[in-house]
Amino acid sequence: MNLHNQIVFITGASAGIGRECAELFAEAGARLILAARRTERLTELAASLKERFGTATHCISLDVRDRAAVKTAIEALPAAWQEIDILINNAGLSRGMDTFQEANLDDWEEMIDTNVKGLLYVSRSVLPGMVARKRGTVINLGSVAGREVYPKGNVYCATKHAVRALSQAMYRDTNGSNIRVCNIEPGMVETEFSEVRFHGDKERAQSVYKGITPLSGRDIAEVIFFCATRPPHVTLHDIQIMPTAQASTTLMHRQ
Ligand code: NDP
Ligand code: 8X3
Repeated sequence: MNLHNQIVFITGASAGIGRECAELFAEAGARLILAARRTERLTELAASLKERFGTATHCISLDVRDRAAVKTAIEALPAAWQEIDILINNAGLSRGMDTFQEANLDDWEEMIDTNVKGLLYVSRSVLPGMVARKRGTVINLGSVAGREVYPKGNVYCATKHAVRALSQAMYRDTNGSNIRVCNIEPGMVETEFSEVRFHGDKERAQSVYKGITPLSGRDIAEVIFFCATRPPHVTLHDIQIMPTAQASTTLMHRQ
């Protein structure tokens, strides 16, 4: 599929995997709706993409947890930006790594609100247009944590199990409308993810990747790009991508 002038809506485009997706889709000539809370980063990214690839972008300051704001932001898209071709539900986070009996309830709520409810709010606003046009691709960022539950991963793993279930729900409910839904399930990707998980503790975050070569945001963006550019009759429903040194969520070969 040719992406030239297609509209790609990326949530969480201010960092990591989302930002790398913006780069790749921009290079292929797509028009981008970039959403995140740190708008200054989006503005900088948009200027850089414009300079290098001539990309047309529309930046939205958006907290996906805010149900009303999500609805308003999507309804208020300028006419030229309304017909979204590809939605990348990437905004997400983990917070904390504690046992079930000790974990912080605010961390739990933040993960559920972002990874599950945020994805629901955005998708519920974008999908009706895709179904009406009988065209669209939705790419959801699940995780290997959506397949396995690792010790102290409790609610993060549960949210990614939910993303997996919601991806299935989307393609089953929209069957017959030519909508493609892909659930991307990475293992360890070195982004700001661990720093966010450990509430800004950089040293602890870096130790997660010690002695192994983790995946990069670019590695995941390339797989997302591959899914999005298959011919319209081809859907990749689930893709699990692991660093070669990671055999499961807990089995890592560190050197
Ligand atoms: P980063 O922390 O680097 O990026 C996360 C992005 O999500 C940021 O752009 C952030 O933007 C955005 N975001 C977080 N909360 C909100 C919110 N409430 N509203 C809008 N945007 C939000 O992490 P990754 O790039 O690694 O993570 C991207 C996705 O990939 C997540 O869903 C994550 O669960 C998943 N994933 C990551 C893996 C990893 O090992 N890194 C492995 C498997 C899956 P801002 O703060 O500006 O709002
Ligand atoms: C992130 C991967 O293994 O830290 O989704 O849960 S892991």
